[in-house]
Amino acid sequence: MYSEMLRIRMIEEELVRRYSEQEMRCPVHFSIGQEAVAVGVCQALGKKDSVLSGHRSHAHYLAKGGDLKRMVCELYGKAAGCAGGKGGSMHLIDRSVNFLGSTSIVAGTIPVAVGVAFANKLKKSSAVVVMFFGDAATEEGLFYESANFAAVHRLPILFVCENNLYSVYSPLEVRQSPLRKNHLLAESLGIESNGGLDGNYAPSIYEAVKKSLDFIHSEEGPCFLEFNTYRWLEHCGASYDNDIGYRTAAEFQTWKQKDPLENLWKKIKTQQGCDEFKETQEKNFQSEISRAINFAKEAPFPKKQALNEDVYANQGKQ
Ligand SMILES: Cc1ncc(C[n+]2csc(CCOP(=O)(O)OP(=O)(O)O)c2C)c(N)n1
Ligand SMILES: [Mg+2]
Repeated sequence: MYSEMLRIRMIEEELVRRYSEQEMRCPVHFSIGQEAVAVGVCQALGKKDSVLSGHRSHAHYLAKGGDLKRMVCELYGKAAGCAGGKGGSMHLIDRSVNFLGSTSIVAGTIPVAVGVAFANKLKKSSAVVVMFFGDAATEEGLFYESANFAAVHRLPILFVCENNLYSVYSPLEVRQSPLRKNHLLAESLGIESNGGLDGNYAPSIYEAVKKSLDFIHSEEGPCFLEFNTYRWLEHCGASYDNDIGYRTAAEFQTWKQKDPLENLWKKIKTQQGCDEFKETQEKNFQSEISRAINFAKEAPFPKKQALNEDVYANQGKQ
């Protein structure tokens, strides 16, 4: 889990450094600070289980095993990108590992994920669908309608809410009553739910997901888990924006101390061979990342005639 989080952190940090070169022309929503949820959840899944996500999806895509080169090409708008270079950071997909897609519309993929779970149930497949979304997605009608459908049909889906306290610059207090709890909303629809969970400690996230998967596999129906976490960078882009005043330096520091990567490292670093392991991993990841970036920079843009090609359908043929 540490290694996987380290890889994702290093990839995003490199993309942050490169973003100002203005060669990536799509908006980017980084997950730095939130890696534990992606990794804890995806490590509990099997390959045939599917994952869908939203605008902040790099970590989910990578943790599910999505191809790095094709992700970087997508951010650079290149034809070899996972969405043919036409979607950018918010439209990641890798059907070969059952990362079935992400889109920019808040909550927009939730009904798609429920549809996939419905199909799985009709096909009597044991595969589970995981739908990642932020706290703000629970405020959309699509969430209620889709979650209700999943509950009524007892679908094999796990809703994973990453509560990072904000929707762009709006904190929870101006969007939700202090009496509201997102997981209780899901529970009221008839979904097995748990909330207020630590979203910065990958091993406990993994355990919580395993329990949910057991529940889903015993055909008892859908589950909902809410993890508390925090994004470090601005909502959209590669900078820090703590100076603009929508969140305090003290709040940021409190969460920075809960760094999912550093804190897991503190727990494991006393084990024999850990330092060497970390060093080798860092070296390997750095060269993998450099290769992916160089490949993307050199790669061609999509041809004009590719404009109307269906990238999602084409991915299925690969
Ligand atoms: C339906 C819809 N409304 C508004 C937006 C603009 N928008 C993009 S991301 C975002 C915030 C989403 O917050 P949250 O779901 O908590 O995810 P986070 O960015 O915090 O990870 C908003 C309002 C959008 N993309 N789609
Ligand atoms: Mg949020």
